[in-house]
Amino acid sequence: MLEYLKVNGEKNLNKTLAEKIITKHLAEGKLEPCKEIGLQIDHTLTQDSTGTLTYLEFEAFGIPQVRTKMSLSFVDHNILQNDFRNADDHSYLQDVAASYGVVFSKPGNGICHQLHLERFAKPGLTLLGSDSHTPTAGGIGMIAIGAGGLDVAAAMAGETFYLQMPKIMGVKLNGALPPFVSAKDVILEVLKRLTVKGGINKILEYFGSGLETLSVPERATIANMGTETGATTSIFPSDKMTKAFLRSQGRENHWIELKADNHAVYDEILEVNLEEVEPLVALPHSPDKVKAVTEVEGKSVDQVCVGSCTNSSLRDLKIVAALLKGKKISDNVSLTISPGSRQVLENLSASGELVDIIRSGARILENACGPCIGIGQAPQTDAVSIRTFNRNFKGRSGTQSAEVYLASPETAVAAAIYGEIKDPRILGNYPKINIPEKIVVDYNMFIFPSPKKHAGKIRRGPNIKPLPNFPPLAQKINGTVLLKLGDNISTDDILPGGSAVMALRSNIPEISKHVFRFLDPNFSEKAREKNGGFIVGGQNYGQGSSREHAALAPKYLGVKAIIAKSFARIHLANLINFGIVPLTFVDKQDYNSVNQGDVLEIDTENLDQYLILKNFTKDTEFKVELDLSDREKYLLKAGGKLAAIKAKFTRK
Ligand code: MIC
Ligand code: SF4
Repeated sequence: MLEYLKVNGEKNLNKTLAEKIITKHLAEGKLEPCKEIGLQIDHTLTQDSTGTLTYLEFEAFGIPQVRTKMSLSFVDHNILQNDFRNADDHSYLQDVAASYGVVFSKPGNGICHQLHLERFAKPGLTLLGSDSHTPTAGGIGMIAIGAGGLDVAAAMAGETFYLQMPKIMGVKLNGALPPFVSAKDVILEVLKRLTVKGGINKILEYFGSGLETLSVPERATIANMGTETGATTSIFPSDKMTKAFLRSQGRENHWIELKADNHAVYDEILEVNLEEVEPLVALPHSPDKVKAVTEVEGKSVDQVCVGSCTNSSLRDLKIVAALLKGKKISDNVSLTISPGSRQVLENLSASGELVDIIRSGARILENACGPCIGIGQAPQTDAVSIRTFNRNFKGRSGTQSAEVYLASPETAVAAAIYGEIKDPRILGNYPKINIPEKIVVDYNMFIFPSPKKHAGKIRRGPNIKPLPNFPPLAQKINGTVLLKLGDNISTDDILPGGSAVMALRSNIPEISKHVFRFLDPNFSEKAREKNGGFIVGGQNYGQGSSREHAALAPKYLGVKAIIAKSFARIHLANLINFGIVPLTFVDKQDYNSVNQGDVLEIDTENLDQYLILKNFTKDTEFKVELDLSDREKYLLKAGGKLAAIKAKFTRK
């Protein structure tokens, strides 16, 4: 369907917006769904917890400067400085940015996606980011994709980014949202319908009259959490709302109009009538377990957290301030507020609205990810926590027994005031918020690279260890099934977040001790003892984050192949990049015939599409699929992408 009809040698005018931007950036391939394409990347972004590896990888290529229109390095995740380790990472990131021509955003400046949207995002460009919520910039009309650090490092080096051409799902929004229902409810409605795997290898392209009422920050909330459907990215047109946002940011000159052609053909269409959307909430422990707030009303709440890259914009915090004004939060609730950026905080402060938040009894945290990834504010045992965030996987808050619900800022405030889950419509009149025509803009915590002043020595703390090297793929891989898992295993399950583990992101030998820590506390010792082996998974293995550590650390422990029913997109690319063979069951029933402890063998000499897996324990064999492009097979054979790219740059 995406093949353009040619009329007199001319392409027809029925393109979706995503197709238009992809066509402009197409380096290789054709726009045929499920076929590999190569894209040129304009902007890259990294954040600190994936960034240290990304820059170590970039350094290994041995090229003098980044080759993008703009590359940015943000520090927003590991900002708790309990000892030297995170601070050392920050100084490494700052030095490496100065050396290679990367814009650096200092710790405390804000969350990467919010900052990029405010200050740098431009309609019509491509962005690749080493964070799975990079699609946030789709809210302004960019094709913005999350990827593993190595893919981002390669894009910084000017390399083409490869991905499967996604199907384009048109999401038609009609009408306008009722009071107390906001962008978060729209994406929760989409998640309810699509589930956490319904968006895999799709782009969600929004259109319809409903867009007229949604500002860029609201669109960004929706685009951000499209990630939770597994989508490659989400995109909105660039229209008068986009122009107004850029004007308020003092960047109206970056605006261009962008939209799909009138008769654009989508592969499928999802329709949402905004006036019918009601306040929604995602129940523990998955973002797609969506129910109406009214269905869970009355549940007592211990903690409420507002913030994260999903809901920390000026619009969101203004609503929170207006709803909290003159009110006091429940004695039994701890309410935390993490503004998305210093700009948000400064504007709230300039307008006096910050006082309304502070007076209600809220705890103001740093402008960073914070509790979203378990960096502080872990709730108490068995707590119920309502969060405006995008993920509620078990244990991600830092407390295994906590129950995390995801909701809009409006629903979060109602819970904070009443101490229980409440329909926010109880709060009375829906306040009309006022976003000034020109907001206060502040560049003080960005460091722009100077073309003249080449930075000196790069500081590397003792926790920053060299990247491990891996040999080419063996002709046969064999070993034990180290772990058998169910569906939707997230990268948080594979390698947890939280301040203790995340401080080890630059140290693969150390962080690998935490692989599968909460699913099998002895996993790393077992893997070492058995000299590596296999993992068996269900559907959507590796959903969630872009952290390549979830591939690299298991590889370091000797994991050779994952056999799953299906894979999440970014994790699949990360497995290939680090030389772990990603196999799928041809007959899903075969999943039932393999058990933990079984000894398996696969001949990997010719990486054909179908391979035979021998189970020596059961004395059986069955077919598994290796559905990869030739390029991906080459990377696997070479022992991963780093080895392959290094070889390319040293040849030049
Ligand atoms: C997340 O939300 O899970 C993270 C932490 O931002 C990750 C990146 C990481 O693990 O460092 C992501 O979304 O990619
Ligand atoms: Fe940070 Fe949370 Fe957004 Fe990840 S999802 S980038 S941890 S705020």
